[in-house]
Amino acid sequence: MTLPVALITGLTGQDGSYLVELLLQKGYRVFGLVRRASTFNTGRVDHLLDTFDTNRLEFLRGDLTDGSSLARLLRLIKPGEIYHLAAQTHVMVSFEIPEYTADTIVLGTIRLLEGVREVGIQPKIYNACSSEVFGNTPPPQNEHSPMAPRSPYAAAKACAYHCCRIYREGHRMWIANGILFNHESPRRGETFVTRKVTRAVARIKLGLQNKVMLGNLEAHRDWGYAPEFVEAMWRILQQEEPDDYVIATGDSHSVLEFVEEAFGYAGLAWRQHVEIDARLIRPLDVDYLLGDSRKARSKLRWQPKTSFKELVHIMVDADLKRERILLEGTAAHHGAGLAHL
Ligand code: NDP
Ligand code: GDR
Repeated sequence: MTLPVALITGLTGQDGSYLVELLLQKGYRVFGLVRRASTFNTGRVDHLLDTFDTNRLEFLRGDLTDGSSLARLLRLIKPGEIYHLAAQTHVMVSFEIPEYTADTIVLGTIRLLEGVREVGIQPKIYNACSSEVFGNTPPPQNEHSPMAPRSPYAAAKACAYHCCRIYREGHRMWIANGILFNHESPRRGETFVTRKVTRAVARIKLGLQNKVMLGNLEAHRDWGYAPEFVEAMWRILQQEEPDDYVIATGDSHSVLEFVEEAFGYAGLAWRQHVEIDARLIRPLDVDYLLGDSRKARSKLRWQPKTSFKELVHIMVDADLKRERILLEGTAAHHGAGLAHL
C-alpha cells in the first residue's frame, strides 16, 4: 500500500513539530525541509527520529531563499500535500530585517509555487497566513475583514496570501490559506511573549533569574493551543475545494493578563519581577486581535478545546519541568555546589 506523502516546510518550528506528529499518526510519509544552521536546529523533532523508521520521516536540506533546492525536493518526492509553514516569523525582528522577511515569506512562497508548476505536480497546498494581516481592523476579524498590515512581516504575509489566491484562480492550483491567530505551546520560540513570560516565571521560581523585561502590555491577542491549530491545517487540506479559513479561539486577552495568570499560577507577584524596556516596544503594534472562526467550525468541524488559563498553566508547568531538568543537569556537571537548589 502506498502511503500519502506530505512535505512540510518549517518542520523544525513550533507548528511543524506538532504537524509532523499528527501526520505520522495518520499514516503519512513525511518529508521536512530543513535549512542549514551553525547549530542543531532539529531539537523540536529529534524525539521522532527514534520512534519512526526513516521510511516514514525524512529531512531534506533546502532553503526558502534558494528556489533550485525547492524545485529539486519537489521533483524528488512529488508530495500529494504541502504544508508551507517556513518563514521569518518574528514581527519585531521584521522591522530590523525587512528584506529577508519579505524574501522568505513573499519570494519563498512564490519560489515554492513556481517549483510546483515547473515540476508539473498537482498537490494540495496549505499556506500559513496570519492574523497579523488584519492590523488594527476592529475585532472580531474573519475571512471578510479588511487587511491592514502594520509590520513588514504582516505586509509580506498579506502579499503571500494574495499570491496564493492568484495562483489558485489563475493557474487553477489547489491552494488554501489558513489565517491563524496566535497559537502557543511549550514548544513556542523563547522570544515570543508567552514563552518569554512562562520561561521567566519558571526561572524566577527556581531562583535562576529575578527580572524579565517586556514591552507593550496592553496589546490583546487571541491565544490558542498549537497542537489543536495544526489539526485545523490538516482538516483544511482534506476539503474537496481549496478555500481560506480563519482559525481562532474567539477569546482575547491582554499581554498583562497573560503575565498576571502565569506569575499568579506559580505563586509569584509579577510587579516585583516585570520591568518595561522601551526597546521592546514596536514602531507599530497590533492592538486587539479576536478571531471569528465560525466558517472553520461549521465547514471543517474544527473547534478549540484548551482555554486561556489552561494554556498558561500548560506552558508554566512545562517550563518549570524543563528548567528543573536543566538545573539537575548543571548540578550533576558542577557537583555538590548546587546540590542545595
Ligand atoms: P517558527 O518560528 O516556530 O518556525 C519557523 C520555521 O521556518 C522553522 O522551521 C524555521 O527553521 C523555518 N525557516 C525560517 N527561515 C527559513 C528559510 N529561509 N528556509 C527554510 N526554512 C526556514 O514558526 P511557527 O511554527 O510558530 O509558525 C509556522 C508558520 O505559521 C509561520 O509561517 C508563521 O508565520 C505562521 N503563523 C504562526 C502563528 C503562531 O501563532 N505560531 C500564527 C499565524 C501564522 P529553523 O528551525 O531552522 O529556524
Ligand atoms: P505576535 O507575537 O507579534 O502577535 O506574532 P509576540 O508574542 O511576538 O507578541 C505579542 C504581543 O506581545 C507584545 N510584547 C512582546 N512581544 C515580544 N515578542 N517580546 C516582548 O518582550 C514583548 N512585550 C510585549 C508585542 O508587542 C505584541 O503586541 C506572533 C508570531 O507567531 C507571528 O509569526 C504570527 O503570525 C502572529 O503571532 C499571529
